[in-house]
Amino acid sequence: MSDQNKTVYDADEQSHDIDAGRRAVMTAAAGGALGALFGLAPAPAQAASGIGFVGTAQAQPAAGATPVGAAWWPSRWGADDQAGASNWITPEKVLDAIKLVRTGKIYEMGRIYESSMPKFGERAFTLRIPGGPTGGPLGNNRVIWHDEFLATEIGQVGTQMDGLGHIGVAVKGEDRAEMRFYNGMTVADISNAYGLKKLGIEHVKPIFTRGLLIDMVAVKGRNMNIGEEITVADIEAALRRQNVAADALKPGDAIFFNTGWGSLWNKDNVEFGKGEPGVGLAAGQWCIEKQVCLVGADTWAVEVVPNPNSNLAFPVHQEFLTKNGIFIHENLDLAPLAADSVWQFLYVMTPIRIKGGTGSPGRPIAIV
Ligand code: UVW
Repeated sequence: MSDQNKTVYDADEQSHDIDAGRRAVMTAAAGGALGALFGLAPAPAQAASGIGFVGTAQAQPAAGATPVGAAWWPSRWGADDQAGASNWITPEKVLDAIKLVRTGKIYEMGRIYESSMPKFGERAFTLRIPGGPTGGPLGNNRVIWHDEFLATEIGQVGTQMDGLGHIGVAVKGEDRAEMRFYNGMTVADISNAYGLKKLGIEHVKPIFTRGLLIDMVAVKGRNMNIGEEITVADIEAALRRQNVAADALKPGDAIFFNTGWGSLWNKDNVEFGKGEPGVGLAAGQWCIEKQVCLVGADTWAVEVVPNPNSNLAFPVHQEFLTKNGIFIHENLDLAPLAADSVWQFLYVMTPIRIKGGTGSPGRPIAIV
């Protein structure tokens, strides 16, 4: 963690406000269900005001500072960039990544989308086939067909790649002009009921790069537990075990954490959603320094939940998406790769170009 971030994350006068924000988000997102799971009760002011960070006792950051450290914009790819770390995927990167394909074997990294899958808060996934069949018969050949109607938070259910318009920071209380996202873009710049005006998932380039699996289950000799943080020492131990030098990671690579939490998927959804093991701020900083383009895991948030610092809510999301343009790939199935000791592979994920979408479903694959 940078000194600047450490100062902010440790600051006492911020902590109550961040905690209040977390309660508000949890309460609003899940009608109280998630807040209850985390043992958090809404403060009266929040209960009255609904979603939003309650600003009454809000400590304002010093000039140039934000609740998550120094101002993070403009991005390394320019003040107008909307593609974030997918900019690392150059033709040279593609040619380098393809060298990892030796056998042609393809591993599915994603889950099947179905209504029974675990979902965050009150998110929905409702598929209907209108009619049986939907249309026809037509013509002398008597053609018939089926369509489907899908009602869902399409970029935020199941195996999902979070885009840059998904997560931001309320820099000054409830001031919407200071609710900022990647590249410092504000809610006013990007928000729109019919799809984000900027930072929509359609701006992200196809991801075709080297994937590296960190098998935490092998390091620990067991599945990880709720609230258990993946540390830098854990990553280094995994790399040593897997015979991969830490400096083998190159800008634009993607890194994936197999925690074992995914074994609960569609088996014990209540337990799966209560929290999870995952990346903490220090390991997150390690990934940022390696200049990865994406971090994924077999969990619903990739980062440790609850955070060991109980004053923080989803801080690694902000470090990756908001501050560094690094994508997050959630709810992956990494067990087959781990079972075959596949540590490095070609990772392919082409986010669906939903105009103004906050994320993308998809069928990510690993090829060796
Ligand atoms: C939130 O949206 C808070 O989390 P996630 O990106 O894990 O769905």
